[in-house]
Amino acid sequence: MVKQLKSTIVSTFIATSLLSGAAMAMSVTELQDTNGDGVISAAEITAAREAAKAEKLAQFDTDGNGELSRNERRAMKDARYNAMLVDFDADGDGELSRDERRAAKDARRAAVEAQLDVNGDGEVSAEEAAGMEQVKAEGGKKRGKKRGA
Ligand SMILES: [Ca+2]
Ligand SMILES: [Ca+2]
Ligand SMILES: [Ca+2]
Repeated sequence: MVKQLKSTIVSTFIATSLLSGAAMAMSVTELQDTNGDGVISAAEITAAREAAKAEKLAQFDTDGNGELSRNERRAMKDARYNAMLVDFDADGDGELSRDERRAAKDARRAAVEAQLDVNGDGEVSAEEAAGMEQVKAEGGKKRGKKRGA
């Protein structure tokens, strides 16, 4: 599956916002080609998600019981929403309209694609997309399963 990134404007924005940590505001997991083989494998995505989850817990598990309660989840959503407002409330009315939400969603997808595009040629090649496809396909199945890459 080859996908062209929406626009250079968006990808430039994403590149800068990733550096500024806005990726987290958009709940985009920061993916890394840990073993340097040029693709983000399913295992690397899973590892990144586990790390993101741990970070989330560290930040929002206020009572430290290792789980996010309803209130803790709400606090997390509020924090995320406020962070999204900073980036995506284009008209500055303090709310995210349908269009603003769509822009945020597009940016998030672009951010993920930008990360998957390890060689930075602006396209996510089939090889680069394979790891994500695998994670999606496995869906709710057991995570952290080891497999020969
Ligand atoms: Ca890799
Ligand atoms: Ca708005
Ligand atoms: Ca690429």
